[in-house]
Amino acid sequence: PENRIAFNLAKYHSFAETINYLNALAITYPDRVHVMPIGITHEGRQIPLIKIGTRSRADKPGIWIDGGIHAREWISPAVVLYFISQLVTEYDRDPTMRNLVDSMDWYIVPLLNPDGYEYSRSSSDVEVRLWRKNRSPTMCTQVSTGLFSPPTTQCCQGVDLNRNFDWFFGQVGSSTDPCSEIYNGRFAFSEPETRSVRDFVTGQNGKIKTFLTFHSYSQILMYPFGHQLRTYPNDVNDLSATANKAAQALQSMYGTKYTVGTGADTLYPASGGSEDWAKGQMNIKYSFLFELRPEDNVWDGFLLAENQIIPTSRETWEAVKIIADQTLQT
Ligand code: ING
Ligand code: ZN
Repeated sequence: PENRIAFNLAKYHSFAETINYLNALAITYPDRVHVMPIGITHEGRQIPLIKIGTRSRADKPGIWIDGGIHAREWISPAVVLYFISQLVTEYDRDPTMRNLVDSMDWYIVPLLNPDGYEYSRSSSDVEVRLWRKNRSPTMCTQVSTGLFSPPTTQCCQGVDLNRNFDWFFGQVGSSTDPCSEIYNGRFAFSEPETRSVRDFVTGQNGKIKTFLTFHSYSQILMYPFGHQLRTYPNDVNDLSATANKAAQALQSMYGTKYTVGTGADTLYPASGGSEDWAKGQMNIKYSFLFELRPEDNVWDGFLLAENQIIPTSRETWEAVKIIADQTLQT
């Protein structure tokens, strides 16, 4: 393990490069890393999960992290890969990393929607580059265009995976139109990607104490619930205190300002999201959603330049370490 694995964290990578990196880590650091698929997508890609942890005991708290649930939000998988590299390769140098890896088990899916991501990478045509959903097979619906014209058939692909979880599924901020960007799917967990998350988290039998999901953009740190205005869990004070502390740590690095609150209060109400499901259904205490750089109200927010990857990763990692500390103290 004396040699670094060649992987440039300051670039956006393909699914294949990501897989190769995870496998290289597993081979180089077998004492602390295991890689396994948690499911298979519509297009046949295996969704990789990397487990990072030493001296496994049953009572170690678990922390879940996912990136890349939305295809166009490229900064998300890039930032999550940075976290992975910190935990794994700084373990021998940095006592903080050693403590985090010895005292917790990290379950990390850096790229939850590889089909959508690869599609988004396949062309700079905005319709393709700005794809959000997965690539589930074509759904066709009859649409009527006018009183005297016959209905025509419209076919569209993809489900918004962050509307497909079982938390007030289909109620608000989502659509039953397969052509919509926020199409929620035919039923909760209709998609292999969301089922993979559900089955893995459920299979840990309450071991996972913290659930972090990474999106872009707008610089918001969200806690539950997102499905309705001014609606909070009973322990909202614990969540908001931790979120504010995390946002403060994040800001301390480069001055990047975050808004803290629920998705409904800070952005818009939307149901069927994974962060809400983790808290509401799975009873995971610390469930947060990050909206990464850049700030709100820019026109090209999904086209974040590669020179932003490392600074975004470094500041966000400060926030994640605060949340991990809090997980250990609970
Ligand atoms: N944002 C989230 C979304 O899925 C969200 C944020 C979730 C807001 C739930 C409110 C409720 O719409 C991104 N990046 O898509
Ligand atoms: Zn998103």
